[in-house]
Amino acid sequence: MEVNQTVVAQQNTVSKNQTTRGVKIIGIGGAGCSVLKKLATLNLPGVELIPCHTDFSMLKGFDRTLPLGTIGAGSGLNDQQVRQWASTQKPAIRELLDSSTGAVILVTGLGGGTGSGAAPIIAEIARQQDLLTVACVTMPFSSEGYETIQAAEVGLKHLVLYCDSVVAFSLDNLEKTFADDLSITEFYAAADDLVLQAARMIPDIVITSEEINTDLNDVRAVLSKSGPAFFTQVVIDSPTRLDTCLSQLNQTFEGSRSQPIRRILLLIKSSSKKPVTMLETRSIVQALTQLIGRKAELFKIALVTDESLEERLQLTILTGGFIELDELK
Ligand SMILES: Nc1nc2c(ncn2[C@@H]2O[C@H](COP(=O)(O)OP(=O)(O)OP(=O)(O)O)[C@@H](O)[C@H]2O)c(=O)[nH]1
Ligand SMILES: [Mg+2]
Repeated sequence: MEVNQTVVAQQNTVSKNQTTRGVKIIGIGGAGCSVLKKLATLNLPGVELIPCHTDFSMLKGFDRTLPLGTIGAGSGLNDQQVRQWASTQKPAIRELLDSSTGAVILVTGLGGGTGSGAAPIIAEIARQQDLLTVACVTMPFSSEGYETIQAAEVGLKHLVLYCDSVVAFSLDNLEKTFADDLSITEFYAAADDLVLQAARMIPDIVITSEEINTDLNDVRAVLSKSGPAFFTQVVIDSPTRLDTCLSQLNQTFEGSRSQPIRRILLLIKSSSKKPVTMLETRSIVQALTQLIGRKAELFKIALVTDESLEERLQLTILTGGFIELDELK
């Protein structure tokens, strides 16, 4: 009996590895490349990191890169120029997003020339290649001026058109939630960390999750053409972690009750020192269903072991496919 169980476990591992195509995370422009540099320190398995920039000094240290233009000194906030440069690179982009690719995650700070100009073109090619495509972006401060905001909004509009799911963090909103005494460097570093957590969610699920076998097709079913998404992460470090977790979910989603959604992707991480229990999982799923998921068509849960969490519990939630209010009538 024991022997059979071992064999089954091994077969599961083998089949998961064989069917998992890699995830490519493309960091575009200055903000995108700085998130990529942080991701590089994590050595995520099955993930290729590809920087794309008009400033060639930001491309160092990666195996494959996507330089845009010939000058290599940035775009000077010129998204039109970048669009042209990226268009001439379409064959190279297609090659990067070849059949070994399972999913593409685009990471950028919208508002500058490079990210706003190039990200939609890469997303369009990913869509043509029929890849699961998710964008994790920041939107500029409203104080950054009309041109920057305009470039970001046009970029975002195109990303929503071509990507399956788009997580956009507003820097104005982050400013309200982060501590007031951060320096601007610390603020951007904290924003980068949040974008990083959003960017690693898909590879964490499709490559690492073993306990509930959640594969690329499951994630694809949940995120496919789900549009603008809302990203939440809570990390609970307390002896009464379930109660704390439920009250945090209540606080986060209380105001969203009136805006139910179609798609929910939930990643629960814990360590083998204090693995998530059946009761915790059931209670979290029930709470989320009550708060936002009463009309959910798809609600997918993935469990991942992350030894660095020790006794903590980490929940990462991506919700999309928002239901229009008039659809509820
Ligand atoms: N995460 C992060 N965002 C930044 C930083 N500096 C500026 N931003 C934000 O990101 C937006 C885009 O800036 P960049 O990433 O430099 O723009 P880019 O895509 O490189 O484009 P160009 O520099 O114009 O070629 C800005 O409008 C800011 O909102 C930073 O150091 N880190
Ligand atoms: Mg820049």
